[in-house]
Amino acid sequence: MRLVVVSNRLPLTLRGSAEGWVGEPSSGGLVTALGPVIQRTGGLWFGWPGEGPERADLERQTTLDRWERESGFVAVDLPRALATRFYQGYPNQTLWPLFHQFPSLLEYSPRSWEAYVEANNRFRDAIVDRLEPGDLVWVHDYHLMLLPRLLREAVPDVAIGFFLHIPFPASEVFRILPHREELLLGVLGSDYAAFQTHRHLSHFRSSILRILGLSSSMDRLFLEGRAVQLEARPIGIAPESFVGLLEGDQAVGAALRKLRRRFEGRRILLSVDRLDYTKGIPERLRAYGRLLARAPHLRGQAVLVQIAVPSRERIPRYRELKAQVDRLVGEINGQYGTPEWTPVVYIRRSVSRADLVALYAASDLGWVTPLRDGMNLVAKEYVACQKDAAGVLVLSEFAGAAAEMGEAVIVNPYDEERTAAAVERALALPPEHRRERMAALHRRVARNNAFAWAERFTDSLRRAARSRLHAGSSEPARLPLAEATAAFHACRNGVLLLAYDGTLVPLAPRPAEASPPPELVSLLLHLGAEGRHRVAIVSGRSRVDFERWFGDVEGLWLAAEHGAVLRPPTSHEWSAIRPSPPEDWKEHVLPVLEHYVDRTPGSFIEAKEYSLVWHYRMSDPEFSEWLSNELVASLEELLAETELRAIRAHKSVEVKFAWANKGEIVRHLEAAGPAPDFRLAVGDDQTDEDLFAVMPPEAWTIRVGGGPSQARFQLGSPGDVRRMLEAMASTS
Ligand code: GDG
Repeated sequence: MRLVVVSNRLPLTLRGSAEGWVGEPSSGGLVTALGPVIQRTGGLWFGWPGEGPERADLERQTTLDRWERESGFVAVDLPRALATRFYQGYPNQTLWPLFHQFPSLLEYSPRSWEAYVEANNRFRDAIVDRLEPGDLVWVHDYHLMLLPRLLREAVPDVAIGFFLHIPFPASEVFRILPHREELLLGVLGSDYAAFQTHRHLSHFRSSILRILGLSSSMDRLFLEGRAVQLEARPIGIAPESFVGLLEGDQAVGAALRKLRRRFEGRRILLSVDRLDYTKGIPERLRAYGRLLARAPHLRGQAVLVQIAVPSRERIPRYRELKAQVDRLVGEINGQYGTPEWTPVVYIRRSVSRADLVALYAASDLGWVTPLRDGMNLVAKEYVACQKDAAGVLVLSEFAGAAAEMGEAVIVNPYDEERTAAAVERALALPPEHRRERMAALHRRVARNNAFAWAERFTDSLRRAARSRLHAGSSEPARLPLAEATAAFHACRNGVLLLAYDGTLVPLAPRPAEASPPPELVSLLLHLGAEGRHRVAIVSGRSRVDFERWFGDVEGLWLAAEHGAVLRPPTSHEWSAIRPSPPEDWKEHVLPVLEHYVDRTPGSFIEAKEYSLVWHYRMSDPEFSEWLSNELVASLEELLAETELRAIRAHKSVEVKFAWANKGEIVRHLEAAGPAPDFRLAVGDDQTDEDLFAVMPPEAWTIRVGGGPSQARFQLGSPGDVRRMLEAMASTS
């Protein structure tokens, strides 16, 4: 299978030079890990080449054609104006600050959104033209969040994976975003979406629940009849491209010797960042100032080498940051510097890979303290270059890397005083202690490398796409009525399990109004009349409702509260399928639901023996739907370690015991007579899926109304259900 990688930038940047057009290679871990897979599978890599065409330029086009032919690098050309509006607009002024939890820095304009949509569409067009059957498409990062859906719509069968390199913010922050729905739906166009950490994944899931109202399990969700697999899949580095240089490269050897001479007798503290406000550079400089203030013995001894690579310089906030960092460096050097010692060595440009590797190897402490970071590869690169060495890593708890690097000294970069104290302690750790921690980190960085990451990602993507193709559509087929009726007529002992509201009777605005018409009751009794067949109404209703409607009736099984209590056909006694649990849980849940009733005109609470339900069918549909997402999200947190679950049904949210489900009741009913040779289960909502799930494959399982379901068949409405039952009753 060919791998098709899509990222905002290509691994080559196009530059006009005296010798014509040339491609400058970039050397990130992504290229190192994915480049060989592209080569091996004859795959493609799509991205912007870095410079827009000013006018038609034959020579430029020839260069791009050659890239495609020789390396599989396909340039997605964006006209200059669009490229500027795109890159400096929505991704970097809206998504970047918001996803890193800096909502106050968010800038948004409808024009920047239009450019985002337009650029994503152009990527789609370039890709669709060149796709082949069986391709695995892997879309990278926040610039291209609409692309998975755009591709899905254009080529429904293609395998699409998405990886987010930056953090996914808490849903409270994410919901600030203009066009938040489009972004979520965009990503959900993929078969498989992965994030740097479990925390980012859980933020993504809670945004989906709050904003789209879609529930998900830990590793998947369903929409539009397909599954999307979800996972945390932290990126690694290609350690060899660092360690290899350290061991075999002469330039690195020379640089290392020079560094050791220059800083002899000193402790090198190293920071390497893009000059970005998320990286916490001013906070770090201030913490370093505090360190020098509190630890006079480090004056003249410690040196902070700060490399800051200029980035996004056209955006005003980045220019401000540059000025701020310049000022802070000046202040510290001015206050503490001596003719022999400069406290901060500030390098505001990119250094060569050889110099970087030498610095990593020579430093006593890696100071990696972003305010927020998807992963932070510098932390891993530093560790890779500290093979058998005694450096110590000081790492921000807000870097994705912190989730995997427990042996680092973890700090909160906003707390500058404590960060200074932690750095002081880290420098004072005994060498054996530092060596031990570093060895453990080193092993992990070597093992969870970029190659393993890429392989696991593509494996998961391949599996997700395969299971979608094999599952086919999850919409059940229309019920073949004649066949079902004939099967019923031919059986000896049938079991018929029927849901009530929405299945036997239409949904009524108020639950109390849904009483059964007399013809329905006689129809059901007729089906169960000879005592051969067990006919059961299995509902979430309370036994009080059932008593009111079926109190005098004999001949039907009644299962109330989703099967928590049961009444056999020959008796008026109800029995509970489990001993009654203590009722005090209601005291905790009721105030939460009451709060939602107060906020939602027309909504009300139904209190049953084993459950509490918030109904909102008579409320403003959009507002109440939106609040219901918030309610389910809060209840899930509240009930996390209890037996209780929050379940969404038609215009209601129900809190009930996990064990009180319709699947449980099947066992009781089957045990109450001879083994059945015909099974029918009909239902219309989520709670009925429990019923379908426990039925054997040959059972006649029927979902009323559209939508994906585990049932084999579907019927349109309660009217259709009635007609089916009449056909079954006609000659039985
Ligand atoms: C995004 C996410 C996530 C830096 N200065 C020099 C230099 N570098 C290289 C480093 C490292 C890379 O740049 C920076 O990577 P980071 O991971 O720190 O940060 P972002 O650029 O913000 O990347 C991030 C990453 O995607 C991957 O998923 O970890 O969280 O924000 O490789 O070595 N390289 C050279 N000279 C320099 O001066 N040669």
